Amino acid sequence: MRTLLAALTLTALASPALAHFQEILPSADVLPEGGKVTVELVFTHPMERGPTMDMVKPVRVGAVTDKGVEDLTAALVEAPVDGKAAWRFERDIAAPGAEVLFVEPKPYWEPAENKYIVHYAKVVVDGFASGEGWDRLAGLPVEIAPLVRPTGLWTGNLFRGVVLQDGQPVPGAEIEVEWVNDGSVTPPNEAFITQVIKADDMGVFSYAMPRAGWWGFAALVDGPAATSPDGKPAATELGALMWVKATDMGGQ
Ligand SMILES: [Cu+2]
Repeated sequence: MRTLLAALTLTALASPALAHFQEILPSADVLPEGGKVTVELVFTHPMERGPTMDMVKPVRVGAVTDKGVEDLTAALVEAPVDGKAAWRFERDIAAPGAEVLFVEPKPYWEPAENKYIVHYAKVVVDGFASGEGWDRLAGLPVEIAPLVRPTGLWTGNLFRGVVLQDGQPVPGAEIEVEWVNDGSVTPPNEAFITQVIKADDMGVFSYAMPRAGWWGFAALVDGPAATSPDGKPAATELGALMWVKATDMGGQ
């Protein structure tokens, strides 16, 4: 009985509640002719294809271009997923150059972990396949600085980045990695759902993407102490998320 209880407790602790990911997924990573890109914002568990969490309207969405940071919050449209609040915006990329699209969500209260979760998430969309401007930072409190151009990547490529907090590298930062499952992969067990990496002494991490599709890199760091909705001491998890697409060689 004690063993069973322990197993149940472990199951509860290891539940999918541990790997929330704030998605910001564009309809393409490269727009060879420029034009419109649709960007979907969902707070979910990508490898397990849910459950989706309610995402209240973000504090801010924006684009970083050669002209600086442009606020796109007014373009947000509600677009529910699985009955949960989620968001979408359209962006017209009229000039050559990469745009770093980002979201600053409202803190999400997770009672199972007694903490608020704030996942600052970003993705790069390259207009006219320019190859320019992909390493501009959005200036988020926590952010992944890519060391590899994050657009036009093949399946199997190594993605590398630096985890930054307040602009400084975070040695030993922990990075969770998930693939946006299209339903074609069933993880053999829980260990395969979320891949885990530790950054080195310079905050640098790398990961070889084994399958085509969108990959989410979530560097998680401790944020400020907080107070739970019922007035008790609680923690804050800050996430620096970056989404990167891998494309299979041949066959397109
Ligand atoms: Cu979760």
